[in-house]
Amino acid sequence: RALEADIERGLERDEFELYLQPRVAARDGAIVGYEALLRWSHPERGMVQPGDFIPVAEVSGKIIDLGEWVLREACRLAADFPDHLHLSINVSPVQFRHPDFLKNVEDILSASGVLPRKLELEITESVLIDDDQRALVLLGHLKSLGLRIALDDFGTGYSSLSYLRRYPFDVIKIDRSFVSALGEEETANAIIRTIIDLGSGLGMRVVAEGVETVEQARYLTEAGCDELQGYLLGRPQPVDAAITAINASL
Ligand code: G
Ligand code: G
Ligand code: MN
Ligand code: NA
Repeated sequence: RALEADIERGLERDEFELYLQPRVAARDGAIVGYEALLRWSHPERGMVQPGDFIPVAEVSGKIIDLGEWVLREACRLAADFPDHLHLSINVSPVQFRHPDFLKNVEDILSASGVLPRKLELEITESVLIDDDQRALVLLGHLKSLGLRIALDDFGTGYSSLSYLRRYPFDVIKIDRSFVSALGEEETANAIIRTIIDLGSGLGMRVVAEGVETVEQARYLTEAGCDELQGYLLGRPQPVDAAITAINASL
């Protein structure tokens, strides 16, 4: 059976699940929020990772329904979060480009009653490439709803700098390829310092992804990075485990 046909059935049968990975303040290690990462508990294939089904869902268009499910589920979870924690969700370029995206977001937000500032949308540079003007207007609308916008995988695109100048991001997430090269490639250290200074200078929060070692965390913190995310700080975990940790910390 094709994975594509299974996605619809999976949605009907409630086989999708969000895992939550913590994001912490570099300064004191306090959890400031979580990133929602989609998982699929497939009846025959077992746990399917997003890298295996998101591309299929994007080509087939099923990502629209799937993305709406993610948004609804994330709003439901974030509504129960304490006010100081946010939840980030990944938005596919296909979803972002869909004409009904803004309306869907508005509808789902208002139906859930969640405080919009508790939600952050992560987009990648690829959504900005083809229709500059539409993306700019759309981001403005999303921000006016109170949502925060993060630029994910920063540094991997073609014109990262011009995007920062043009679009109103609240957060930039340094791609993990730079973090993993820290200490191994001289250039990675210089690039990371430059990204942090640039983001801070523009008033954005700078988050490092894929932090796996104490040395990386120390370097990033010393360089002025605001927040850290990665296996060192916590792996993506089922919702129940994250909620238990949140309640224990209150
Ligand atoms: O969780 P993992 O590291 O396997 O995620 C792999 C990729 O899938 C990442 O690029 C991540 O951004 C993407 N991804 C995870 N969850 C979602 C989701 O809910 N929606 C979209 N569009 N992408 C997701
Ligand atoms: O594209 P995006 O940044 O949304 O991708 C997030 C992906 O990175 C998820 O699949 C998540 O499981 C993965 N991830 C999170 N922390 C780490 C880490 O410390 N190391 C590695 N290799 N992957 C990570
Ligand atoms: Mn992400
Ligand atoms: Na990323």
